[in-house]
Amino acid sequence: MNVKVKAQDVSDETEFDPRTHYNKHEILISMRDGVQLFTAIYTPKDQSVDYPILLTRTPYSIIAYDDEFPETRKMAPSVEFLKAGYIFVFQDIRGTYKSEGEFIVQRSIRSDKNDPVATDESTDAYDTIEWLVKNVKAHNGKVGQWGISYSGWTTVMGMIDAHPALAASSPQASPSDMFVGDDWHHNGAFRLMYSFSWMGSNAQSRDAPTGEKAAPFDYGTPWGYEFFLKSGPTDQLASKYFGGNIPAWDDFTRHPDYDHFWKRQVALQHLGNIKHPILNVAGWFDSENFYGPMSIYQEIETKNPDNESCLVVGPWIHGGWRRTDGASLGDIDFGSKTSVHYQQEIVFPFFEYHLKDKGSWNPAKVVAFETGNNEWREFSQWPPAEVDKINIYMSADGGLSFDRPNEVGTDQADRYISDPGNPVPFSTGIETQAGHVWMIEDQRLASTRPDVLTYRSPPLASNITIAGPILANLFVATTGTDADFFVKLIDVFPGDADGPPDFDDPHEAEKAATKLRMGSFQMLLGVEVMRAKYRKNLSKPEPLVPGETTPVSFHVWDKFHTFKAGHRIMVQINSSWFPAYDRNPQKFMNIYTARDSDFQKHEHTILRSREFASHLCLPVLGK
Ligand code: PG9
Repeated sequence: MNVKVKAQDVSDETEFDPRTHYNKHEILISMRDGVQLFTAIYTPKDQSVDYPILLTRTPYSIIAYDDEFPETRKMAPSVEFLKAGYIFVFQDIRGTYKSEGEFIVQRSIRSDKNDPVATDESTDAYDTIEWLVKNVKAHNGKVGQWGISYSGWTTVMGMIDAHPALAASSPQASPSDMFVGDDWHHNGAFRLMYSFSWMGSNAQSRDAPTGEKAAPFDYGTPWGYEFFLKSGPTDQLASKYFGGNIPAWDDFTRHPDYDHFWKRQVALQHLGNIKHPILNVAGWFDSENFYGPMSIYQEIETKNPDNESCLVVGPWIHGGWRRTDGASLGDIDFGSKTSVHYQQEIVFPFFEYHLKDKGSWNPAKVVAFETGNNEWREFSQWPPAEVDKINIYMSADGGLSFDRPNEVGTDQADRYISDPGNPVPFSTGIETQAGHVWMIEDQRLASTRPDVLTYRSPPLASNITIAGPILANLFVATTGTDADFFVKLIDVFPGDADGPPDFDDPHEAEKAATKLRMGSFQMLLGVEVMRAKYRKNLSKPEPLVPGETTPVSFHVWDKFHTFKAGHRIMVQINSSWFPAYDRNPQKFMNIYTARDSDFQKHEHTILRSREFASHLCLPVLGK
């Protein structure tokens, strides 16, 4: 399954024409250091009441310059906002598109807060709000911020040392730590395909402000797997393909470990003084920024016990809550238009209440969609208090069991050869861009490969619901000195498909064909990698000792899913997932500098004995 996700109409947006209801103005707003940022302001034509301001700051261009208007789905968190009336403000952030200044990818918070002209995205948000409240007419004195992904992150930056007029913020899919679990790396493993396309489109240096987008990169092949297999050492890619014009690429590859360069960017350390209400939004199947919003929510909870922050997590890909109706992903049906529920029942009332004093807003701390059972549920904390940690063990003959193995000895193990010359593909798609739906793609693509270990439980006698973070505790050995260990948690659907379709009825035939495809479907729920040299410390890589049994533990992050009776739980373990992640040469070294001759085939062992009982720790929700 490699389904492209197209923007869908989530409600009656196509019928709403903002031009008939809004005026547009474009201006340059000066920041404290004199740099001017290009800003578009859309004000309601009906001036009979005052409106709050809703600010979005983006590196991707405010899209519509001059007399143009963006699509409605880019203007507001839902069409209800456009109908209700807000002053929508969009800004090209420093150094991007029509704004002046230098773009630094995820510019860190300034080191000297007493320096009156030192800037960062937090001061730029502050200065913008200051200008807006002083200069825009007919506003009600309240400002909100929202944005998805990079704009989610600029929203978080605006929450830090917030302007007093800022009354509500909704960071959506914001990254929090680019080395641990967001766009560029997971546990130090580099997300090659995504980073390459993102940098090529968004991080090339420019000579002067412009409304033009960078031309799309020509891969010369539709097959990213082949392109990246032949592309050469990672530290040379920017010079080879972009004339050395991507400073961030060079910065990244000069900092292979979790050092000061990465740590100073981490948003979490700055979330100690959040006083206004926050609505965090995350998607269970977000391939780019799931760790970010979950960790931002937790950090705000921990550091600001009286905060008014809450979390909503739905069955969505990256930003799916705004660009799809959320009723399905590929062949997985969620039973209702989950994005419409979020838009109408959550994000709209949140801003209406906090920015206009309208309606009521008394939500649970956490509103989360339970996949498998397909229902929204509310909790007073995440993970829910009613969760028990239950281990599920890799066992002999590809089994998974809730019982710890009894057998002892190092021959209680499974082995596979990992060949960096023939890495495990992350998707069946013949694509140069990673896209999104691989986070829920049928894992039968991998389970038949000899270099993927597959463990499955017997069919479940009753439903099992997991809610919270999953922990992988592996005991591994290798013939090399480094290796990646990917762990995937999968829901295997029952294999029974009801009889042959009635081919005379096209609807019947289509439904039956889907059902057939879904028989034995391996639905990916969670996946994470640990680059083994970072198993003890992301800042201090340490080689594996060939032949030595070594514990490797890491989070596979959070899920809220019911494995239905009759389904099986599956775990897959493998050592590459290409080109979503760069290849590990399986030799202890700075991987960015690895040449073809450095890549080595090695045998990896996963132990499953009583003393070295590799397992996942599942957060099982009691009823
Ligand atoms: N995930 C993207 C991103 C966020 C922050 C930094 C770089 C990339 C995005 O979709 O904006």
